[in-house]
Amino acid sequence: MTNVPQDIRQRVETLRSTLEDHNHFYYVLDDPRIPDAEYDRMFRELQKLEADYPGLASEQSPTRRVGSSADTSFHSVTHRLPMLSLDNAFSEDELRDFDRRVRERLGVDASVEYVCEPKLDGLAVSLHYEHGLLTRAATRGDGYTGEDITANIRTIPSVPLKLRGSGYPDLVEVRGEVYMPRAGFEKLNARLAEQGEKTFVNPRNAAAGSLRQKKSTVTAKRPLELCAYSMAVTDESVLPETHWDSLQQVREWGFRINPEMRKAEGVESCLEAYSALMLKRDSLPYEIDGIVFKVNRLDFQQALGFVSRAPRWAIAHKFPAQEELTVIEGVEFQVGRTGAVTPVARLKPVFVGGVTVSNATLHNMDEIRRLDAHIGDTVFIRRAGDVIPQVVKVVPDKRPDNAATVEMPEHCPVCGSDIVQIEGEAVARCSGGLYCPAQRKEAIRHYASRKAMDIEGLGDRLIEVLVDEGMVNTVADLYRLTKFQIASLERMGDKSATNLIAAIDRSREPALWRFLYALGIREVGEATAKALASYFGTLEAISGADEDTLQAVPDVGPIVAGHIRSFFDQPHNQETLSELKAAGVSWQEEEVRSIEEAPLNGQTWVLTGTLATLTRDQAKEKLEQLGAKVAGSVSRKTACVVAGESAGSKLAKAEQLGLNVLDEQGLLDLFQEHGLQN
Ligand code: JCF
Repeated sequence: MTNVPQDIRQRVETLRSTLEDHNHFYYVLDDPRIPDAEYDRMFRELQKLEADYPGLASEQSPTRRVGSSADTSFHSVTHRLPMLSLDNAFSEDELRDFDRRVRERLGVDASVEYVCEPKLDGLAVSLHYEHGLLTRAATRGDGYTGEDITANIRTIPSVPLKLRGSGYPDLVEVRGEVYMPRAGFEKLNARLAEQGEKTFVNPRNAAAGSLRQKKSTVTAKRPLELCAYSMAVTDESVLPETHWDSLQQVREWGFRINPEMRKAEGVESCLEAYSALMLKRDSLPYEIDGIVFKVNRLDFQQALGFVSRAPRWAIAHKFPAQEELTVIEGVEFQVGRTGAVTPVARLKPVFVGGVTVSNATLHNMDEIRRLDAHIGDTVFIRRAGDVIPQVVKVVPDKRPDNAATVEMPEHCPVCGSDIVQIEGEAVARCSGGLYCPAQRKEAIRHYASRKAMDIEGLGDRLIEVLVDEGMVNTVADLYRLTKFQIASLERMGDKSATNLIAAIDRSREPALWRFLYALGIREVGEATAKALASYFGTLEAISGADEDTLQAVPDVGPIVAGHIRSFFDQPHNQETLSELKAAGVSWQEEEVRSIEEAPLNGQTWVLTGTLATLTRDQAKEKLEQLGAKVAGSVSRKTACVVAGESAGSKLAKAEQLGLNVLDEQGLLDLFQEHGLQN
């Protein structure tokens, strides 16, 4: 301690207070004042100084917010003043009754002023500050004793480790709600799901689970926030006259208080605040389950006191619940416009999040397995914000004996084609792409698009009408349209009808790759279509190739090969192909290019320097697809050197030997020229 140089001591102090200032600007005021990188630099400098001078260690250092691997104690602590809960008003009348009782007890005829604030859906905590330093944080527990969670609370960036300003009493207790904002909750669940871990049902459970962690290093990685809602002090002389002003004080000490908080004069004004907040509910970045009304004057609060566990001066008015229990009565399978088959739970209708819900998506079979959902199960349905209703949890105890497992059908419920699920993909798909009515509009839109058959004038709106009027069911029907038919449609003149017919006619002799791409086979993009066309030469060859043969084509792996195979295996797709032929569409055959004929066959290429748009491996792979060998060093036999940014000695040598040199753009042009995707 003693032999730390004064300037180091000073620097550490400056870094700590500057970092805490920026924490405050960022997490409490939502007003970042420096770039993250600048913050990180100062943070690392402080970490280094603290490592070099262990004598300077401090619990209040911002570096401690990353948590520690020591177990959090969770021993019980007694609250200095009990942590009260809130009574609930379940209707406007109950709220009016509450206001009447308040005024009767206080003996006031006039209206009483209330503070209205959103009721956050999180966990109440109590924070003790002694001489301005955070010394103890506890859960509410039963209201009288809670658990010590100081180590975990310290990791929450919006919790001041030290009160800001000066003039605070020796002992300050601040109470507030720890919660997890929606965005952080979604991210956390996505991360947990990716790691194959259990996800949380809602932000409240996520906040509770995060605070209950044994290791505060885990809590530190959870996006928790604190919003203060009340304070108690030892030195009563600092107490203002109203709850509102006491919260302004708390804010000056460095806490976040709810920005939606407002004053309301009288109960009718409280009801207005309730309706206004309800309208705002879905757009708030965090979940709330109601609104809290508190008598503003502290002397009034004092006079009213409390009964059993709840104050007489406060009440919560709840919003409609966002989670309810109901029963899965059946599961249906819906086919989307791209062929994805989605299981949808048919529910016993339930009122949740303000609407009656009778369906909820189950996403895919993996999700059904994750939930272990059966038909007949009682489940938690959640509808928060404008998000579609979700099945979040099964109640296993309530499963009836006759509960049925959910099976993916083998055939598309819309067109009867095979449903296929390619290994490694969560989504099952109808393979009747060209035929399936569910996919009709999308299939036609894709077929006509610029990079596919390029049928000018056949836009989304027109496709919509043509299909809805029953004039076009499959792409083959396009070629049977008459000018008269088209001109009869609303907003289609004679001229546009003529133009459209001409555009359709122009698409009768497409290049093979265009036609192949236009078929809309899953995962067969432009580049893959080009590669397939030049490898096989004819549609018959592609349609007859087995999966192994297909995989000999550059860019085609097992998944793509699977999609190609299942597309051509569908009798309905074959029918549509025959119809296209019958309608006069004839795709051009392409010259088959064997490996010997690959454009760079027999050449050795060298890559040097860094490329901006692709990795060295990607460049190598593509060069190899074109038949080149890629070597590590330059020699007289090198056909060409590709020089990226800050190329060094290899480029110098190439120039010395007078070899061909290409820059990155030159390489991209070469790939483009040979139909390789960037
Ligand atoms: O946001 C909350 N969940 C919340 C809870 C807000 C408050 O003002 C509260 C509370 C619980 C008790 N006030 C009390 C007295």
